[in-house]
Amino acid sequence: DGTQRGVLFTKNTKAIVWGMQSRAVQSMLDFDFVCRRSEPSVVAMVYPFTGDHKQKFYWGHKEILIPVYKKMEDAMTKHRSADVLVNFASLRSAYESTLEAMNYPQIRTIAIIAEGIPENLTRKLIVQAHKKGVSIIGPATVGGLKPGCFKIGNTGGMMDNILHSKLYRPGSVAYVSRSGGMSNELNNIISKSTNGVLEGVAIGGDRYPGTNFMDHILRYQADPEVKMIVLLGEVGGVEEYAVCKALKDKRITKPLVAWCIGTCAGMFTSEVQFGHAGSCANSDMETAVAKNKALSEAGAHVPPSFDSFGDVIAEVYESLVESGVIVPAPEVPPPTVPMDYSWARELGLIRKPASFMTSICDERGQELIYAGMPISSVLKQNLGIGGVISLLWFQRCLPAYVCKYFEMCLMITADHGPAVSGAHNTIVCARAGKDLVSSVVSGLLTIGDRFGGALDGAARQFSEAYDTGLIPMEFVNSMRSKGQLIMGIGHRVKSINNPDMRVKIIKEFVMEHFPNKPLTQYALEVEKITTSKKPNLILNVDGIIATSFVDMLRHCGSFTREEAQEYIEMGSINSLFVLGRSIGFIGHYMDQKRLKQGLYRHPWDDISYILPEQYN
Ligand code: Q5B
Repeated sequence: DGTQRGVLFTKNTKAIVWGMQSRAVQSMLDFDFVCRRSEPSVVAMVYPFTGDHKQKFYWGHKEILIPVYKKMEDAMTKHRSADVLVNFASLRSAYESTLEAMNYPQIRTIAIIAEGIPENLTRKLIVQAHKKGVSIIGPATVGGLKPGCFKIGNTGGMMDNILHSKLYRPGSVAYVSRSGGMSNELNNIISKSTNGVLEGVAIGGDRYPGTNFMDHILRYQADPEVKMIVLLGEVGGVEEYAVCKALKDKRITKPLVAWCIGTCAGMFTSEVQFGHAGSCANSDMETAVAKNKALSEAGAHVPPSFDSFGDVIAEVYESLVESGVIVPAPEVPPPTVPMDYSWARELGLIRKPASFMTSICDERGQELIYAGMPISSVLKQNLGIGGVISLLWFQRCLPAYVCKYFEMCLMITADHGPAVSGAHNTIVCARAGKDLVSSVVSGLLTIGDRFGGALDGAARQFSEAYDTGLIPMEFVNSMRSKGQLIMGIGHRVKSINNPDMRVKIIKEFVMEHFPNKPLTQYALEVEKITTSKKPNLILNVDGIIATSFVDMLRHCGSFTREEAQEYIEMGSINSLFVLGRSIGFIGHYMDQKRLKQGLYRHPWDDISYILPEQYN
């Protein structure tokens, strides 16, 4: 039998991992490190869905790079010392990748993790493995481990489990089980009742495992370091009878403690299929009860129930210690393996001041939360864009009239034609072949004191004048004597003779719905003075939104005076124009693309060239 090789893993074993299983690879490297291996066991990964690259992993405290190859051939030729393939391929691709791996004579052991591989394909793999002398562990398994030497993938669980079961150093007990999950329980039981595990393999739960109980038990029988063997079988199949035969004809002479799980199947009136594909008794012989009886009769140490499995293992172990077969080695504490930051945090072992703080949105849970309100409630309560603004900008639900006011401001500022600075820039940019974001941003970047960005200045100037008790005339005069323009006053095309309907709409809404609007009224008084000087010096769209915004902050009842002032000072008042006009800029971008407009070049006749006199 070509699969019955003696030693599968040593402290120098090198493996190639098929699949982008970074967590499993890190867990293998952590195991290597805690076992004091001099080098990591994983030398390469194969992943056909990305190009060749390197992945970062930890080796103790250090960071190392492990190459990832698109082609298995490259991994094999560049890492000829690797003799194990840990195959994480899915049930759909595990057959091909395992078959391919067997073309490389360097590969001596293959662990197939996938569950659900069609049985006919597994059987073909087994035939091929026998021909090539390859040991297959699996399919449908977590794998196996050899303390101090090597661990397949996620076997053994997390580091605390590995430390708890002392899997970082060899013991004297080798086990073979079907179940990968139960192998963890075996690690625990054996570490409690003996000097620990020397090697453990879970052959997997399929009806046709790549290697069977006997393959591994005979390896253990041949290995002088193995002093006793533990077998954890289960209902279904007849593998355990081969073990009985080997016990009887003395091919197995080392003490063997055995138990087949699934004895409860007899309590059911019908046939029971347990979790594994192979764990179903097709005849009386395949029941756990019958197999336990046969094993006991063949000379295995079989407990009366699984509850006392550990006790029987302990008894056998103690007798081996008494007779001097096992001499327990003094315990040497393992090196410390740094815990992953995220895991340590989850366990509450560490804390660190966050570099980032946020108080408006939390996307980590099942549902997105805007300032304490789940997004489903935002929709259920019909809060609209105004409501979302009040939550995300001000962290609170503002009164309905305020939400409506926000929405109106967005609507009336959404666009003001292609001629205004921002839209013009967006159009020129779109016609230069730029993308949406670039074109929109180029428009947004023109928003400033003169165009659309006068809201912040207006809010500051008007509120300061009002708060310091200047009457409107004094304010206008003081600004003139300082040589400063009044922000929010004046328009290129609108005037008292050509009034701006947008200003009228906001003004009327504010007058009707705002409980208090002293600054808006103040601004309207200022407008009376400025328009008496020049008809275009109206309270413009920036001015009406800015002053009413301040009235809202100060008098809607949702902010303290200090909070309202903070919003004025932080430069938040331009927000409504910026957001509103983004809608228009996006429209202009789409319009230009739709109209297939070519590159814009400004006509010469519209440029006055006033260069200095030409000199030679
Ligand atoms: N004078 C808006 O100016 C404009 C004065 C003033 C005292 C003032 C100008 C201005 C303040 C900033 C502001 C927002 C540049 C405007 C917007 C969005 C838009 C745009 C759209 C849209 C217009 C002529 C005379 C001079 C000046 C005096 C002018 N403004 N005095 N305070 N604020 N305003 N920006 O027409 O004695 O002759 O030297 O800077 O609020 O951007 O639709 O286009 O939705 O997209 O070019 O509505 O008012 O006037 O600068 O030639 O001045 O008036 O000192 O006096 P104009 P200028 P003098 S809304």
